[in-house]
Amino acid sequence: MAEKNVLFSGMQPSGKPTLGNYLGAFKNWGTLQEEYNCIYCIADLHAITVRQEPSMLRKYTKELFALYLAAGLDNTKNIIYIQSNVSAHSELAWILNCYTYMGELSRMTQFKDKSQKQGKNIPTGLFNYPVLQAADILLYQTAVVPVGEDQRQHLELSRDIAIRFNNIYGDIFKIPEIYIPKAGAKIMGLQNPTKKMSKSDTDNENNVIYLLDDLKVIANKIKRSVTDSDNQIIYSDEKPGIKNLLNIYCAITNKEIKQAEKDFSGFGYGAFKEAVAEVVIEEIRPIQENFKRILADKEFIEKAIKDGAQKAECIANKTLKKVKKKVGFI
Ligand code: AQP
Repeated sequence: MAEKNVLFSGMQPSGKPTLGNYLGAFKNWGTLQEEYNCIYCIADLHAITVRQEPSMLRKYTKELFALYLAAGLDNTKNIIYIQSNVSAHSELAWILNCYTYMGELSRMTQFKDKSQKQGKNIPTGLFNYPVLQAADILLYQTAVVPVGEDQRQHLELSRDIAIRFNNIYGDIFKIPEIYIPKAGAKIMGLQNPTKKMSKSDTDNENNVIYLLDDLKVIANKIKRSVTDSDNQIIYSDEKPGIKNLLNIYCAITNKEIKQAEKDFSGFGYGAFKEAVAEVVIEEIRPIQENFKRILADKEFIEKAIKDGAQKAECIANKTLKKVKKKVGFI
């Protein structure tokens, strides 16, 4: 790879990827692949922090790999790999666990949210997975991490852990910068627009647009999305449903919110929803077509997965070796 800064990001194969995952994450990754040496991970170690059915985990992992490629990520220019194929992630995570405080992890809002759904027996993996996330990022001497707003707190923790480690042992880790896209940073549910759209939210299918949903189903979900009754297309916290649809529309069209408000002035909600559905569908259609083609080529996928793991391992092991030496391992 040429001497460019490293960009790292990843996604969990913990369900069917959503429009939120796409707009908050991998739509933006594609635009950054010329500027950075990009490393994209399929975070299956993270996915098992909540119970996964093994055959579904395998299916979602492979599908997410194909979806990255279908959405325009180039595995000849970037490294795309499956996290559990590179054992350095688990090893560094253990070491960094010993440099992270319970208090820090207890403050993570994602832990508070996700642990509520687990009943009495909350897996410790759910508690300390931000440490694994720090290991993911720091192994590659990452300069920049593009994520949605929901991940900001975890990334701030990754920086704190890296700074703490460096203060003890010298400049081992590059301190990563957080990159949050302007539009699409937080896509909310269609039925509950005060809560983010999530792939593990399987209670109400109409709340979530899945990237691999039938296109007609997507149009219907948008048509049925919750709004309010004053029939005005205005971007306001008091109108979370309309705000969310405007965010989706602008994230896809790259229009400014103010411009979209002007364009839709005088529109009723029905016509507005139709316009949003149209841009969503035209964005997703080619991705679905590419996805089907790529996934059908089993040999290509197998080889791409293997190549990605080898390239990632090579970089990750260099950092891990330095860390082990510094902490005193023989
Ligand atoms: N609703 C969202 N809006 C914008 N960005 C989002 N991301 C997730 N949801 C939204 C971004 O997608 C990337 C991958 O996230 P992840 O799979 O590692 O975990 P997550 O953030 O917990 O995503 P989900 O969909 O909510 O998964 P589950 O339900 O399994 O927890 C990240 O960059 C994230 O910001």
